[in-house]
Amino acid sequence: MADKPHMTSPNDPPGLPAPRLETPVSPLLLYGAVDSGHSYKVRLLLLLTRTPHRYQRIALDVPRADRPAAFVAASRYGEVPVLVEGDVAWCQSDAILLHLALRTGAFGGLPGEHGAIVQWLFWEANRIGFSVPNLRFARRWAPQPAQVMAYLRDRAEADLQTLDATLARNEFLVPSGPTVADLACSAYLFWLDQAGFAPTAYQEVARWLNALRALPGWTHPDEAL
Ligand SMILES: N[C@@H](CCC(=O)N[C@@H](CS)C(=O)NCC(=O)O)C(=O)O
Repeated sequence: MADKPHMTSPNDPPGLPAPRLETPVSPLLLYGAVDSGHSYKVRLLLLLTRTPHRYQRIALDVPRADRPAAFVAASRYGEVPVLVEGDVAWCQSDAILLHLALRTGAFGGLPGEHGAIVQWLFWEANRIGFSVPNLRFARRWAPQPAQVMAYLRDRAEADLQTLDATLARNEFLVPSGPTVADLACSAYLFWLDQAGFAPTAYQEVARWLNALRALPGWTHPDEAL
């Protein structure tokens, strides 16, 4: 007969199995932060794949040196996200996504798509993962001179056009379906209004975001973080 969780009482006969009242501690710990799309893409992959993990929020308004010591020790670049797996700390959101795609066997695309996925991740790091977050940040929290705002806006528009043109030809960024490339490139776009864009301004991007929202387990960044 299978053991059941059991509350002990002084009247219990000797020899009963030890009570198992605690859930096993997950080996994965994700450090992230509110409003961080880079954290969100990793957290979303964990949620979509139902991968057991703990999530610890780091307050980014606290100076780097004063953040929790375990985070400071794990965060090679001082930033979130960081995924701690045993004694290994994974930094850089897109590297973490690739690692988790391998670990979970999900959202990694077909073998022949690996090259395209890696190229989208590098594009994201330098383009849409730079332009939209910085524009949003400047609009919401740290206004910049007009020339800087124009630079950020132009760059974000160019990146959104790149995505829109690609998505006019494909449902997702690679043919087989949603992958880590989609999770990375879309992360900040669920806050597109906060960057000053109407959610429907880029029709194919809007359609694609809806398709991602429809994935079982999808969670909005404001809730996930
Ligand atoms: N290239 C990094 C960017 C991470 C990043 O910019 N993290 C920001 C939050 S979105 C951060 O930790 N900022 C706080 C700080 O730098 O102290 C990645 O993809 O993980």
